[in-house]
Formats: sequence, C-alpha cells, structure tokens
Amino acid sequence: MWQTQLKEIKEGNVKTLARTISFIENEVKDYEQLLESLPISHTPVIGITGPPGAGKSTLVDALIQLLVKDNKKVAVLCVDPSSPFNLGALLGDRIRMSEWYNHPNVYIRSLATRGALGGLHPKIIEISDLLKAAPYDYIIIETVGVGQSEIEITGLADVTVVVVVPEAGDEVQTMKAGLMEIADVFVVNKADRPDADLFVKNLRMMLAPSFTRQEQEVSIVKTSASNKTGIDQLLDAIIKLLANPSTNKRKAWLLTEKAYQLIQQKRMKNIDKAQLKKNIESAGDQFNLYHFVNGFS
Ligand SMILES: Nc1nc2c(ncn2[C@@H]2O[C@H](COP(=O)(O)OP(=O)(O)O)[C@@H](O)[C@H]2O)c(=O)[nH]1
Ligand SMILES: [Mg+2]
Repeated sequence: MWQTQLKEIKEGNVKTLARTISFIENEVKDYEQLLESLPISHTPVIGITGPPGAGKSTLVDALIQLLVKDNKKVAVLCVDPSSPFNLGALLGDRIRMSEWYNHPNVYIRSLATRGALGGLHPKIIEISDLLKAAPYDYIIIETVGVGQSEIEITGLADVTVVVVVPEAGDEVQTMKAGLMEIADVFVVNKADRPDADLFVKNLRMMLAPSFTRQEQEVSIVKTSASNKTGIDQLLDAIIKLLANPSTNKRKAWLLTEKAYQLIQQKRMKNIDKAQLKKNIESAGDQFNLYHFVNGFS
C-alpha cells in the first residue's frame, strides 16, 4: 500500500518525502508497514553532536557547501531547537540558510520536539531510515550533545562527529564522559580563538586509546566553521572513516543499539506517567511499589 510513495521517494520526489516523514511523525495508520517495506540502504549517516553554541550548524552549513560543490546530494535532519536550520531562528540565519532550503540537491528537515524518554526525537531512527530510501549521498544529523541523546546518536550514525570549542585548558578534563566515548572524530571548532592548540594537545592526551572503546586513535580536526577553514580535512576524515572496514564491524553494534531503542519505545508505549501517578495516589498507604511494578512485566 505504500508502494507508490516509496517509488516516488526513491525517484527523488521531495514533496512525497516530506509528507511521508510527517506520516511517520504522526504515526498514521499502517506507518509500521511502510517502515517494514523500506529497502535496505547504506546511505552513510553522519552524526554531528556537541554542546549548544559549539558551531555545529555552522559546520553543517560548511559541509553542505563542500558536498554540493562536489555534486553530492545531502539530507539534513536537525534536532536542535536553537539551530538556524529551524525556521524559528533569527532572520539573519534564515537568509544564510535559505540558500540550502531551496537548493535542489539539499533537503533539510527540523525535528523540534524531544522524545518521551528524554532523548533525541521519538521518531528519529525511523525518519533517518526513510531518508535512506531517497536518493541522497549523505545524511547529516545535527543534535545537541546533552544528556541521553549522545548515546542515541551513536546508534544512528555511521560516523559520529563531536564538536567542542577551546576553553580554559582544564575544560577538557571535565568534558562529559559521554561525549568522549561516542566520538569517531573530534572537531575543535572556533580554532580562530586563542588556546586552540593547547586544547587540541590536552584533548589528544585525554583520548589515548585506552580511554575509549575505539581500537584506533580518534581523529582530531581543527576547524573554524565561520571562516570555513579545516572543513576539507573534516570531510576527508569522515569519508575515510566511512570507507574504513573497521566501521563495518560497528554495523551489528549500531543495529543492536537501534533495535534496543525501538523495543524500549514499543514496550513503554502504553505507559502513561500521569496514569501511573493516579493509580499510586488512589492506592494510598496500601501502595506496594514492587507488586505494582511486577504487574507490568
Ligand atoms: N569565532 C568563531 N565563531 C564561530 C565559529 N563557528 C561558529 N561560530 C559562532 O558560534 C555561534 C554558534 O554557532 P552555531 O553553529 O549556531 O552552534 P550550534 O549551537 O552548535 O549549532 C554562532 O554565533 C556562530 O557564528 C568559529 O569557527 N569561530
Ligand atoms: Mg545548531
């Protein structure tokens, strides 16, 4: 029943793509069948994460520019409410980005709401898989690296780029452990700032292989996204990782992460916190936590 839509999406029909993403977001009837009929696709997914203000959107903008210049087609999913890719952004950003919004080889979709589990977006896995059915060479997903979302992005992306900025020398020490673990590539952005080199040096020390799950050394790329320097090196590093067979070894791990998250969502589906509270309140003093919880298994 989704054959027509899928065919149009494969042929590059952006309107159908946009509409179908909304179907998934809204869980329209039979959307699960659509997901099951998605073709197997290996479109590389590049995750860009890091703290707010690190320059992720500016970097994505610069990456799009490079890729488009190379005749590539790019889809961008943005789960950053503060991002200029979101239409609510400042007028200046909108003007800058409008170049890409109207570009035939670029598709940008913002996903504003956060997941019920406090994660990225309740349907980001499904939406990125739908995008893979469309004729894009790369999918870029920008997310804010706070909390839970770090883990989720790793399950989603073939290569995870963590963007940080040079701060006082000891900032690296306090960098969230979560960000350390997920990075395939570290970008030290705003390298036009003083102390960028010192920061890179400290970061490199922190990233000694024994600290991370990586078998090989994590690359560190210095960029200044707003000056568009270092972007070539970043893209090279990303493409090298995508081509590296060791990233294929991650496939099973990535799929496990995805499956785990989707099962988690499915299992939690009919669990309404407000209703839990009502039940607990009405039980009053008689409430037995473990009896209650066991009732759900
Ligand atoms: N000095 C400097 N500022 C930058 C650089 N890259 C981005 N910015 C600025 O940092 C701010 C946040 O950038 P943005 O891309 O929105 O960050 P995001 O929240 O990580 O997506 C903006 O004002 C950018 O112009 C850079 O390389 N150097
Ligand atoms: Mg942003």
